[in-house]
Amino acid sequence: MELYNIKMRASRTRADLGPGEQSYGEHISGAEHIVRAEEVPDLARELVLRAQKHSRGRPDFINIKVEAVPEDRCLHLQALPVRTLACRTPQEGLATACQLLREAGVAQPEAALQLMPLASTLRGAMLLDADSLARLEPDQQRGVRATSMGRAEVAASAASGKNHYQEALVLATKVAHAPGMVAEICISDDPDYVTGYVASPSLGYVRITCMKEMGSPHGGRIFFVRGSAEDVARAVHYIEHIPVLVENLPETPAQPQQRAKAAQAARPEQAAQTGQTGRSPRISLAESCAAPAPQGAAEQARHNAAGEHQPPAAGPGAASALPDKWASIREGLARLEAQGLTRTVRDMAAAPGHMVRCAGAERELLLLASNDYLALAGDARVRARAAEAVRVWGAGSGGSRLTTGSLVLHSELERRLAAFKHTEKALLFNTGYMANVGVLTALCGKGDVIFSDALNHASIIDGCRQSRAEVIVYAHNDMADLAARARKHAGRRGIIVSDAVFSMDGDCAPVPELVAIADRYGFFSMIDEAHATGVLGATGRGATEHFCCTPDSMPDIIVGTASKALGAEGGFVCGRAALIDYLTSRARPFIFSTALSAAPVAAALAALDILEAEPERVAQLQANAAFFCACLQEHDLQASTQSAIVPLIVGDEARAVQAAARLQEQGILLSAIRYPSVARGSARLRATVRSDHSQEELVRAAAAIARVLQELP
Ligand code: WAQ
Ligand code: MG
Repeated sequence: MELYNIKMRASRTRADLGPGEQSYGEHISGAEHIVRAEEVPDLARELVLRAQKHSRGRPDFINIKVEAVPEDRCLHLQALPVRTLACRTPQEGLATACQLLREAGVAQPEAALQLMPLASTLRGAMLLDADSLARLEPDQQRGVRATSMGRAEVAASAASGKNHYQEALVLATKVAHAPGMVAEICISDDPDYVTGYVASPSLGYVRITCMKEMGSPHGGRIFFVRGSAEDVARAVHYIEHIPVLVENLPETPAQPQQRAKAAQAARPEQAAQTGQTGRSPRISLAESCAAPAPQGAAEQARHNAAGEHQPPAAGPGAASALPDKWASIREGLARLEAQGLTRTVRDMAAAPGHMVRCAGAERELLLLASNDYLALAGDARVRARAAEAVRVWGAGSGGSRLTTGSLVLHSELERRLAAFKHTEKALLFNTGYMANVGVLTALCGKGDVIFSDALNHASIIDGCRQSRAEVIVYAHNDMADLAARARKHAGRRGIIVSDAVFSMDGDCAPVPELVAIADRYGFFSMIDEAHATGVLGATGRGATEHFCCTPDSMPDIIVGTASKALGAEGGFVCGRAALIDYLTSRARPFIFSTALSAAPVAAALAALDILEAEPERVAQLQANAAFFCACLQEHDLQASTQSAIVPLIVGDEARAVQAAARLQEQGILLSAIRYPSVARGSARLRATVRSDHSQEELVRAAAAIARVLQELP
């Protein structure tokens, strides 16, 4: 289908402006629609007539602009749900609007309304910080103009006289989906149209039947946003440039409701309690909460969000015509694209080593991005044991551990892991992710409490969410904060859980203090040694060795994985026999997964043999990490680590991605880490060192990183 965006703008000459500046002339009216090609001529005529007959007076200047819009670039959004509140006077209408804005999260709606007269002089909308009311429009004479939007059901032509309601609902739906958008208020500037609205992601589109005196030409729009400068720039770009088609637009607005009743129904907390969160058009709760981050709200949101992607609810029109089930997926992809957050896989064309080759590329790259810290994944002895295991045991295990899939190899590895970590028993999971989810969901349920570090790995966050326990997120590595929170809940059943080494920052949790707090208040202590096993401690036993944990100061639950420093695959849990026996019967990811095949299990056994025979590998890794940080510091970069992970904070998402791309051109492969792996605005280059990196390679890498970061705009 051929689509065009058609814009009309009508204004009056202003004597104080030169001929070149008349685009800032007195605004009379404007309109924007995306329509099918064949509708353009009629609509152009209709819009010119509308401008000529506008109740605000005769224009001197009418501009019609028609632009092709590639259909596949259009975001498809479901229309916001619509309600109408009957108000008799402007005073009542404005008070209602303030109440709604406050519910939507605008701090001082009355003060914001004072700015409406100023907003009415703009051709676009005023853009305000939802908290400080600071003006954020890039062009304060023009405002932010929503353009490039239309009805998805474009067959229902727009060329049928101005329909205030439909045009406004299309605009409000687009605007409500802007990143960081908190709310919008709109009063028509048409003297004979007094109905206005407040719209927000949580409230939907709420029409208010009287917002001004009949005959008044004073209207205006204000958009309220929350987020970093960069978020705001992204929101403006989206509002002004990304084409949007709105689906399931109700033809006529809903009947007016009683004001008090409707305002009640609009309360977000009530919706949350009754589980009616589906009406929020936000795709991602985590995303919307991540920007402002007051008092750890971002971390809390990371833990509490029901899921990354909540497809938008169908509009009220859905009962008659089923919505396009693929629309939310197209929309989600286009939105990720617009925000630079699309992810794709990159295939390697060679076995893991400190040099790698990406599929399709000629050149080898120095790898500073793998978790194969001790270079065991490609070790000849590890490979040989895995190959031999496949020869003897076959390619797949053929069943879950509790049916027929448990080989003697699995139990042998569990005994070895328990001995390695100095615990009574161990249980294998297929991945570390499943181990975390398995433990947290088996040990905690409704009524229990989990204390989780703000920077814990996603697998812990997901375990917290799935457990249905109350989740209390404490400040990163802040034991005073943890103790204060734990004290309040002493006596409840629960777990304190932390990464041992934080995967995006490379720092280490204060394990003995954490265990002491857990013991003091009667909670289980749990640490995830994914990035600590094989990395910390003189013999690579992890954080417990690094901190010289005694039986008294050992965490109750130690999670780990064979997929990082051990160069194989498979998560595990180590602890007391009672714990492991309980998990064997209760941990769902363990119970309902096919057992690992023989190859990774044998590989992990071989890796443990090598680790125990060659502890110097661990020493070499630790020396390399320290050496690499020193090299970076020589270039005046802030680099430090307590593990093998060295983060270099860049801040801006796009810059981080650009830096990683330039480094790749220079033969160095490392990761650009962005939201949602880390908080927005804290994007970084994440380098990991290996035991087989030479000093020469690390010197070269540090110099290249310093150069690239310096040269970035
Ligand atoms: N983007 C941003 N701001 C705009 C835009 C736009 N595309 N178009 C208008 N504005 C600003 C501008 O300051 C106008 O003065 C003000 O909004 C009002 O615009 O359900 O007619 O086009 O029945 O006059 C509400 C319908 C109709 C309620 C609102 O607004 C209902 C209306 P108008
Ligand atoms: Mg108007």
